[in-house]
Amino acid sequence: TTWRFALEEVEGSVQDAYAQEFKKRIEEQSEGAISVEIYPYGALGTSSQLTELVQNGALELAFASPGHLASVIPEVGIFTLHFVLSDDNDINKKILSSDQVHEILQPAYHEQNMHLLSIVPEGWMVWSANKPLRTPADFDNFKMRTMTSPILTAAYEAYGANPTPKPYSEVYSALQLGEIDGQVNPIFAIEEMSFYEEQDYLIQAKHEQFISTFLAGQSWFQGLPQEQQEMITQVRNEMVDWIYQEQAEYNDERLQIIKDAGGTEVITLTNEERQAFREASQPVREMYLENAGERGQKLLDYVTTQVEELTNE
Ligand code: 6CS
Repeated sequence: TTWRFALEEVEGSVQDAYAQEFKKRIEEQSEGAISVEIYPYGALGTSSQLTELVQNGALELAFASPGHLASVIPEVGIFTLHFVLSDDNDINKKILSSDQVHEILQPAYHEQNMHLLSIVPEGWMVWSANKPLRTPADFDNFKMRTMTSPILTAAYEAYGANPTPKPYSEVYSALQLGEIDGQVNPIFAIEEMSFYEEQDYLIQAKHEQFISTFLAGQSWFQGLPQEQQEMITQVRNEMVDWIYQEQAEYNDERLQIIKDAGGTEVITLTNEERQAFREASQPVREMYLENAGERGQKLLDYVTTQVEELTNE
């Protein structure tokens, strides 16, 4: 039997690394009874189209990032809010892999005929631009390409930017044609998609971790024999530490490639500079709660309390 696994990213990406490792482990554990076929970004369509294919049962497994997915499941929009997670990824790992977060989100996935398998981090979001972005005022009318969920675009409106949602596949040409002034993605993606070639500055504000979610079609998952469901859950659990380390290496190595290529200045905001963005980002939480309702409130409360508690430990 074959499980089809679609990615929102091209070959050589963090999602590809995850999928290759998942494939290896499942094929080994099932002793060849299951084969996993990976579909990198492109062939099957945009992120939103992949999500629809999973919902319709045309695909078994896929990645769906909250930046797009929150249009369908507003609750996951929490991961596109700025300055909600910790600066410390060990803390984020504990929170994002916790049963509590999965238990709050799972019914929201089920309502959309999807089953949440894992919450996967892919590195800090980094702004790319042709001017330094050091204060919210620098975003005034800045045409920032964002992923497509309205909760995400609100985060940039809060800084005074002019968010321009587009699918991932359209970003490079939009930069080339000057249709957008900048975009935001983790370093590995900025390197792999050549975005840095069109931009003079990379700005590290550590405002948000890029999060994706690994999911299955709910009807399909429900219909699997129990031992296969357990195999997926076990592999998923075993891969939590693995992917945290892997994504960090990807981002470190790709940053070096960008630096070696020259022509792009890397700016790291000070804590003082970050504070201005932190303050400007707070009202977006209200907008998130209006969209994500009671479950959103529960999730935001849980995550913020956990960040506080684990930071003080
Ligand atoms: O910017 C985007 O749309 C995409 N960025 C990454 C790193 N992964 C998937 C997502 O669709």
